[in-house]
Amino acid sequence: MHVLATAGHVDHGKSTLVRALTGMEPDRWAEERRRGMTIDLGFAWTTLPSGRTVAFVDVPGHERFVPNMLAGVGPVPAAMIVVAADEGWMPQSAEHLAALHALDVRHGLLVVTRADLADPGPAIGRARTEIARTSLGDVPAVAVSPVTGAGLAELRTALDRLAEGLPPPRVDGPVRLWIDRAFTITGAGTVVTGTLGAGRLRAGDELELTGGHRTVRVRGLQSLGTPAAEVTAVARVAVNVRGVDRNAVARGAALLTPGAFRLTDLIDVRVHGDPAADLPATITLHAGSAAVPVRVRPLGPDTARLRLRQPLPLRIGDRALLRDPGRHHVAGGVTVLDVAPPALTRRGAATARAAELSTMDGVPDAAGELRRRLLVRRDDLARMGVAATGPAVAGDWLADPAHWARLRERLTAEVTAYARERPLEPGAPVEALRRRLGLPDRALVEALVRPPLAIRTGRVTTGSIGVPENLVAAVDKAFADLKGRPFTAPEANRLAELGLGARQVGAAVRAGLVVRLADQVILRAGAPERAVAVLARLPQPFTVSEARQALDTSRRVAVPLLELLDGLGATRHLPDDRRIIEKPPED
Ligand SMILES: Nc1nc2c(ncn2[C@@H]2O[C@H](COP(=O)(O)OP(=O)(O)OP(=O)(O)O)[C@@H](O)[C@H]2O)c(=O)[nH]1
Ligand SMILES: [Mg+2]
Repeated sequence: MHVLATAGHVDHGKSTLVRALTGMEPDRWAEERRRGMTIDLGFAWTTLPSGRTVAFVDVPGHERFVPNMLAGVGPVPAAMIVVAADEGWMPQSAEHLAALHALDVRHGLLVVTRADLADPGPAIGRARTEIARTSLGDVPAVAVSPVTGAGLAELRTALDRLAEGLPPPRVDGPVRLWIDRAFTITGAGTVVTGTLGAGRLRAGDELELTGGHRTVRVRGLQSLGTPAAEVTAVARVAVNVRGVDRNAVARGAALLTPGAFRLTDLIDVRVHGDPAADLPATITLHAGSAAVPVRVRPLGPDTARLRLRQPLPLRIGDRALLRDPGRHHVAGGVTVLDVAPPALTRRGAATARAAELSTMDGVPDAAGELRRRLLVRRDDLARMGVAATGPAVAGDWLADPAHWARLRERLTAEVTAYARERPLEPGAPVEALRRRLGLPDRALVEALVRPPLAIRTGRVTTGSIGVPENLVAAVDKAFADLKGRPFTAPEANRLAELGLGARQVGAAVRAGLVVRLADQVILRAGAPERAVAVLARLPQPFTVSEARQALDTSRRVAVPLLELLDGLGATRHLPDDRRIIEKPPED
């Protein structure tokens, strides 16, 4: 199926033409038929001579209903521009064309109708000139009169040729169905309709409904009035959704493939049209079938930041338009450059951002996103519309290679600094390093660790390169008999028995397994810190003997341990040989 939107000034014969082509009534409302004027979108379809099906979204031409017109054309990439032979080019001919151009619609057809009332030549000439200046370029033109039937056969042939030239849709991509109507059918519940531009829908699918982040299930589908188990883009589709109150859904909402889009209320855009500086401070953004007021902050000559009053499921590269409803003025199209832009709080940030945006074009660019974001989850990028295929550094985290290399250097520096600040600890906790490096996930710290750095029990240590298994086992054995007595050192002969000579003990110290108090006097790493906590509970000051008893250890350990603590500034040695705790223990 192909979908075309009509466009053109009020009363120029759009609905009459659609009726003549399809035999269907696009003006659905009694009020429309009474007033002879389209107010809201109408839908009709027909089969072309080739057998192709074409569906029309018939739009209103009256200036008051331009927002309805935009909701209809937003998701439709091809247009049938209708001009009355007897009236010629008129204000909404121009405004509709400006809207199509702003949305970068590239496929279309000019139909000069009411050809029984006047020579269609002048209208064709003027309209083609106007259209040639836009994204539509040179379009074929057909003169018709639904009243006499003249030109309708040629028009059908021209529609076939247009349909043939339309780019094929992405049918494997995610679904973003912009809703243009929502209503209730007795017995079936809520039904929404829209133009499916990409992807496929199946009965039973789960989808996300914007507006409340709700998951809804597709109960049934119809396309062109016929029930279908599956509908593939491009198509007009009616979706019966389970579990949604009619009042909870309206035009401008969208049904989305779950997890495939992010709702954003802050975007950076390129503006095609008026200079960014000339945009009013508030204006309406039309995207898909949605219309949302936005606050504009110009950044560069043709770039701006838009703050949306309601979030929309937008992606990098999306095309939308800005219209000033007060002035009936399409200010221009926008290309979405960023849907998760950085805050502009630092001085000079806006200028720097403008320079950055000037290099962006809305074509999803994974390497560029990594360079700008430094670290980002693959899923988050996909939700922005950027498919990144490179390897993750940890989990689903992707990193800019240069940034990752810098982080690795900073990690080494932080681990070294931590060891200097807290020599009693067996390495820096992963969580502390995560905070110091400002990283969002501990898995990133772990992934940064490379020899000679190593991770042991949640801490990153320096110099534990190649700690042999048997050294770890020997150290474990040396302390095995001393469970519950953390301040007792293994006897020297026990160390000798286990093959822990001076060299092996040195390696165990470097690996962060033990701390050395004196020659062949070692404690488990972390024991000195725990000692400070015990000593802090003693009446101050305290003697060596009181410390020894409190720690349940020997003088062989207590004396060098206290000296170590003195050296670290944890305790202070008083002239009367007693000590006080200098620094309260940290947790
Ligand atoms: N003589 C003649 N009258 C026509 C022709 N096409 C449309 N009309 C008349 O023009 C008037 C407007 O036609 P519509 O089809 O409602 O125009 P429209 O463009 O859909 O108008 P809006 O939807 O309100 O923008 C109606 O009275 C039609 O009968 C034609 O080819 N010849
Ligand atoms: Mg009409």
